[in-house]
Amino acid sequence: MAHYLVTGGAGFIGSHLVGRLVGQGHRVTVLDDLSSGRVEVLPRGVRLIVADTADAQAVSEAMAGVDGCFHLAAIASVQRSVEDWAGTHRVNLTGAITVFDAARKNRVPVVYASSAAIYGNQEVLPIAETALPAPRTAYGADKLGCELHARVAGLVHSVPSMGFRFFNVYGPGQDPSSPYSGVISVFIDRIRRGEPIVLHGDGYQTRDFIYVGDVVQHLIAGMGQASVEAPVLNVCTGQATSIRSVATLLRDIAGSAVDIRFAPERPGDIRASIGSPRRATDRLAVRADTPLAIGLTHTFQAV
Ligand code: NAD
Ligand code: UD2
Repeated sequence: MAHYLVTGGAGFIGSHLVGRLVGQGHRVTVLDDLSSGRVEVLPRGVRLIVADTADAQAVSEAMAGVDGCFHLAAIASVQRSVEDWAGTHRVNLTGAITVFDAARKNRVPVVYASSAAIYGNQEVLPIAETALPAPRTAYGADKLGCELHARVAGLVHSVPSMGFRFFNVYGPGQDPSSPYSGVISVFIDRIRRGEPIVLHGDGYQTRDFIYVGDVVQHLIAGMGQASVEAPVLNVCTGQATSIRSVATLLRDIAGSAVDIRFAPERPGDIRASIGSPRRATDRLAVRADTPLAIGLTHTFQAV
């Protein structure tokens, strides 16, 4: 049994990770400012520290005595980083550096969330980790910054880490309520209310949607493989799905005929995002094997 710190543990991906760790018998401390996370999702017995990841003292105290840190706290919305550039930077990069710095003092390995947003628009698909990063938004730039600082943490301060470039994660518990929420949670919410689904742009932009349970498997396997070389791995399925197809699949699952409408393309929106899962599969011996139709059905039924 180990003791883990999970930043952002009250959020969507974090709460699934915390549930799995507790189920495996581990002790878990969560550090979360509850800006988008909720206390109710935390299992009994989990210690919650309500604090900001940019608060060096709080993070260092939370990290004392833990065996590993999963750093997931962030403002996870690309669109919000367009609107609040400096504000999201403080959380998404300063918060991560604060976590690496505390890990240095406490000698703790860090598994952290990067993002497919670091790739921007790539010509060669599916995207492998060797592709040249080309972020199009502050969110993507800050996630790339996290990877660079993870490298510094390893090279200069001997902090072992593993970074995960999550593609588009979906599953039960994803909050649909903000205008920045993940597309699948938004579409499910619209269908439930009998309201039209809105496609930004022509709807033919593609994403590599990965089920949250598969993401948790990667995170846990990654903790055992963190190293001072600061490796980064894609977390994806290798399958591309257009936003239009997601809309029609969800309408079919729900037996709904809500309208599909169109709105302008979002600034900085990525056209095609499909990752290669090869390196993660080779290195961690895990595979994202939940088919989209099954994952969407679980997600729809859980709402
Ligand atoms: P989420 O918003 O559900 O969870 C983020 C959590 O971090 C929330 O509980 C929130 O309260 C907390 N938080 C935010 N700012 C904080 C701060 N300053 N201090 C402490 N806690 C803070 O988002 P999620 O979808 O679970 O994302 C988890 C991680 O995965 C993030 O780092 C995100 O950037 C990354 N990611 C998510 C996706 C996706 O598709 N959901 C894709 C790529 C990367
Ligand atoms: C997601 C993640 C982000 C990041 C990135 C990786 C969320 C909320 N964001 O950004 O954290 O890591 O992936 O590349 O999960 N759309 C519509 N209608 C809607 C909502 C969205 O058409 O009502 C479109 C949107 O314009 C985009 C696509 O759906 O083309 C996906 O949007 P998103 O906000 O779910 O996620 P994305 O890819 O911008």
